[in-house]
Amino acid sequence: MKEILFVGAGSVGGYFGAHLARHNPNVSFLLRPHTREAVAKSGLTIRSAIGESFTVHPTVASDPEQLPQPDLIVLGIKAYNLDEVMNQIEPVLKPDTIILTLQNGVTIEDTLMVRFGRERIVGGVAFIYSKIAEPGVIDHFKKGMLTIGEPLGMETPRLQAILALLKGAGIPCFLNPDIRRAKWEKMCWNCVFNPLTVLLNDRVAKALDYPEFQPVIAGIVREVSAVAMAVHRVPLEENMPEKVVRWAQELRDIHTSMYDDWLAGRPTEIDELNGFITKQGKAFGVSTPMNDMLTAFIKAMTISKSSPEATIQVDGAIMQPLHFTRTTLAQLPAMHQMCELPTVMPGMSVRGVKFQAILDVVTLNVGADHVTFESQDGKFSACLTMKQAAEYGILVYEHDGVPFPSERGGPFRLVTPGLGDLCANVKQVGKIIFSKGSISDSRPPQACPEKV
Ligand SMILES: Nc1nc2c(c(=O)[nH]1)N[C@H]1C(S)=C(S)[C@@H](COP(=O)(O)O)O[C@H]1N2
Ligand SMILES: [Mo]
Repeated sequence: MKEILFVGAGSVGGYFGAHLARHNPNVSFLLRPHTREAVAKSGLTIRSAIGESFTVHPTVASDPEQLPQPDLIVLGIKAYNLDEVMNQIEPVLKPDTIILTLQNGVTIEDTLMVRFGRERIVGGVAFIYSKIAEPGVIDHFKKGMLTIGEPLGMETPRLQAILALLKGAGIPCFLNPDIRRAKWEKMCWNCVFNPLTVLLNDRVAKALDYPEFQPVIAGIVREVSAVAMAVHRVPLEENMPEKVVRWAQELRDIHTSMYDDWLAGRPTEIDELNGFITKQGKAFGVSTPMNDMLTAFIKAMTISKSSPEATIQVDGAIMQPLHFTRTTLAQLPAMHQMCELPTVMPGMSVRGVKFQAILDVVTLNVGADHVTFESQDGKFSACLTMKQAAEYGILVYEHDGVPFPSERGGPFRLVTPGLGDLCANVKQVGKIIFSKGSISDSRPPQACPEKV
């Protein structure tokens, strides 16, 4: 096992990779351009609060073809990058290249086995608390141990070889004959403390010190255990909740990687942790209400800002600005929903909602009497009286179950059948602005070639 390739130099892979590289000239790193530049220039630095601090200068590249063909690949990347990485490493695999995974998530090994074959994969669980300080610089705070194991539990020569390699680099490393179970046990911990630290905006200790959290922690762990057993045939111990709390006591004063990701505005691993439990529970009939709720909260807190779903902003002379999406428009009262608009959209089975439904939601300022519909690009606007808008306005938001196409003025188009002014049919509505008196209106003042 000569050539070793680490994929990623994050808080986990970077730490163990640097230790290995320090003792072994045949360690190279596959890195994203940003990190690659940093490591190529200044090396990979470990600043440890409890051990030695040092810098190594390993071979790095963003294209694996530029690195020695690996005998062992160590994946230390976040679970959500797995697809991309699998595509990258596939062309450089030798027939007997082994892949060791250190990521969170309990299906990584399975995914890799499906793609590259069962015999290539060795599982690992990392116990470490470290953070990326900046690209190429890892701050290490606590622990720094690995357990590794064959998926089927045997003690193979190659497992011994990896163990010797890691130990030779001074990394505490142990064999675990039940690496799948080890992954699930870590999963239990992660599913509790990753979301809780984010929701509490605090350290692990916060959740430990309020006795009200004990049944919450136990509930989350029991759901994870139920999925582990029902779906994966991995039996976890009855006292798993107590075990999780005990481990947490040692880590009282840390935040978690989800907390760090959330704070830094990075994507979190929610889909691989609680979101995974929720999804599997649903698919296999295991009820997971606590994980469902945690997933929803974390998603709303971390993803919604960059949500790709189109929105209409509602603003102006109202108490609170708000926004609507296709989903929320469709959930407005049924009495305001329109399924057929034959005169306006001939031949299209569109869905729209009367503007009255939005009026019913907003709290208008006293005296507000006009409303302006503005296109996303801000170039076109129609200012109607509140009465006109309430009487004629319909927001079209769907066609055949998908967003209303932009060629026809979607994702949101105002139509006003009966108003007698086709120019008031604002395409690509991005904003609805309430006002006292009229404001911007870019409708053509006179006749505009109207077609009916
Ligand atoms: N965003 C946007 N919406 C718009 C316009 C526009 O230029 N931009 N023109 C308006 C005018 S003047 C007319 S007549 C109708 C034309 O709609 P159609 O392209 O579907 O025939 O759209 C109205 N909505
Ligand atoms: Mo028009």
